[in-house]
Amino acid sequence: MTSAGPKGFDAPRYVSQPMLPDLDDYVDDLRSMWESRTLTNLGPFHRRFEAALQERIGMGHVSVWSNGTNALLGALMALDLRGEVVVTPFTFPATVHAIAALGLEPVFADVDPVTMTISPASVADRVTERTSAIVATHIYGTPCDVDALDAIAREHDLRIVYDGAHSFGRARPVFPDGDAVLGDVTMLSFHATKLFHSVEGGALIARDPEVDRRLRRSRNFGIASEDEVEGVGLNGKMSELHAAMGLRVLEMLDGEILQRRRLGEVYERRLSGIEGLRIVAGLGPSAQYLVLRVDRDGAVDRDAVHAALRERNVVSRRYFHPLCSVIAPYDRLPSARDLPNAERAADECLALPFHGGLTTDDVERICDAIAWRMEGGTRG
Ligand code: T4K
Repeated sequence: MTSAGPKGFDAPRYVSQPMLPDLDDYVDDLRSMWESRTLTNLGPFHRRFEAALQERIGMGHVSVWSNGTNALLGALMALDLRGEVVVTPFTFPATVHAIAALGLEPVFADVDPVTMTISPASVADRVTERTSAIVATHIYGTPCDVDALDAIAREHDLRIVYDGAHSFGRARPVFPDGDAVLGDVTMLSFHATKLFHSVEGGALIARDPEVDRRLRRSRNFGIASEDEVEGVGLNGKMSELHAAMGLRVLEMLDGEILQRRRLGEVYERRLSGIEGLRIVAGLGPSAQYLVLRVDRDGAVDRDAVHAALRERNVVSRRYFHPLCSVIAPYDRLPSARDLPNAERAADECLALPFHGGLTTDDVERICDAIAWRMEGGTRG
């Protein structure tokens, strides 16, 4: 069957769009920076932002960073790792780059076929005497099997770092209760494309106060005091301009989550029941991404849906394709083969527009296009 299909949008509908505070409020913040001339190096906005996040997160020890990637680098540095680090291939490249950039060796483990988070059984299979840590991503905000990973880490004396770039937005950054949830350190990203943002930004949550102290040191060139540089460090500090934005956007977060819930209901009503696809993120506790999985063995695949949306000015994104194990820096690693669940996830997932700038009518029209394409429409 072919038909012209549903009409497209005149202006693009992006996968994400940042919240913006009232410009006059932000100008007030800028005015106060102009008066104090304090622009960075852990100034008053930075301190207030860190305190506000600590209060909202309500667990561990929170430090604010310049972005999620620097935060991850700082965490791996501060934990003083050696040798091999077991990591998920189904993640944004930053997760694996942080390991490789420090001269550590990434070793890929497969993911769980349903949650798409790293599979504890596969991790256990990859651990050797050279392994020093596990880096696991709470993909789309879906928590990893933290208890099973904790048990493996205890058995082999490994550190755990969670890439929680997608995990912030609820009262707690990740959802299960218990000691294992933070690992040794959990990273959050506050990039402009995230549910919550400070333009660029990130945070680390340390379980242990001594680890938190080392993280703060690594954020500031390893400097411990005016007379002492304690270890290797980087510049991971957040500027005052970013911290002020983060503080303002934090006030808007709950409203944004509510609007995303409304949009999620429309996606759920319109897309459930269509053969060959299901929504795998965005309807549960995390409102970070609204993600479809399109069965690659079905009549219509993910890339066909992606293309049909693009033709209509709808910018969906294939998060996370290509898989990190097939990109040039890592595709020759021995562990880069035989990752069937991760390969399927990278072939099937599609993040759809999901942000407070959309109306429910926009989502109805996006769903019209998806339904039309899944039912065999091919032109238009
Ligand atoms: N670990 C994981 C699991 C991650 O997902 C990420 C980042 C990291 C680590 C690293 O954290 P950071 O160092 O970034 O804090 C985006 C983001 O750049 C990246 O932060 C994010 N993950 C990744 C999943 O997505 P792109 O290449 O998709 O961004 P872009 O520019 O195509 O933006 C997507 C859409 O958002 C655009 O179509 C339009 C809209 N947009 C974007 C920007 C930047 C706006 O409306 N305004 C904007 O300012 O990577």
